[in-house]
Amino acid sequence: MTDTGAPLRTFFDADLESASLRDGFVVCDLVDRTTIDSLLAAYHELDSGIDEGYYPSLMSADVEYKERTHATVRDLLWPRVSTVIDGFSPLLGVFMVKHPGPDTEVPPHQDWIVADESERQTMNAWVPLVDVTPEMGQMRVLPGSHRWLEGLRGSPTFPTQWEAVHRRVRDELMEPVEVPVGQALIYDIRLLHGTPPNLSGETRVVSSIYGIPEGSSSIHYYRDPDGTVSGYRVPMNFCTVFNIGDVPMGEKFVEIPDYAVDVLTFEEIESRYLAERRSVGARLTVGLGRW
Ligand SMILES: O=C(O)CCC(=O)C(=O)O
Repeated sequence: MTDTGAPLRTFFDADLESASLRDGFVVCDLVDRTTIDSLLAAYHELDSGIDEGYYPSLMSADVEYKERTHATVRDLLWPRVSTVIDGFSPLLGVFMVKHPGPDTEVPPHQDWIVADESERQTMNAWVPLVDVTPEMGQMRVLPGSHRWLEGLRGSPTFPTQWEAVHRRVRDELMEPVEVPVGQALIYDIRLLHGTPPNLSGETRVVSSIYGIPEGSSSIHYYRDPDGTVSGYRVPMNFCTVFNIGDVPMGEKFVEIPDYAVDVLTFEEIESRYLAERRSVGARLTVGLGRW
């Protein structure tokens, strides 16, 4: 909240703001051809050391590669993103690469918490650098889920409200989102989202960048094998240097023994999703576009 008590706005544009509050994502114009070509040139020049399957550049073992990728994506993309959302700072720039192959699904998930979300959400801009056809691993989302899914998100694994029924949610409820080259999907990272495998013959290249509220510090939640969850304040470059499975470096600010969530049934998730869609008068797409 601001000093006046008004909620902080994310998008400069009022229509994008209301769509984002309602759905948890928008698709909007973002980049010109020159910027796309520069990002593609950087993608080809920077060597991740990975040449198969799906990988976000964070999965590379090469920290220098990850730092250079972050700096390049930030320098090329953030000047554009900051014309669309207001009051955010870039945290992490990456390439999301999906080589062809049946084992390249990114199952439904919500992204890790990377900054305090009690007053403002973290946003991610997902920016295709090549045409992403439905066969190539198009993004799919559960609209509105950012507002009613609960729980902490971090490493290495966390219980979630939806995990037990995620396949049905994926197949029966999640909606494909078309994002043409030049546009971006900008989403609240609490949104349930994922991508099917790349069943085309071509590599899908996307760049993306997180924006956290200006002035926020970077945080990470870690769940110990004994079930205790701890929150840490971590360095801003945490995501590029952290190895999943390790205990995070940084100052612990909270510890929750026996962390658990209220698990939802498929019917509960479906009824929340349908209630949202009906209440906004939006089209119902249940059962469409299965992956
Ligand atoms: O690029 C993809 O296929 C998935 C990306 C994603 O889910 C994410 O950035 O959290």
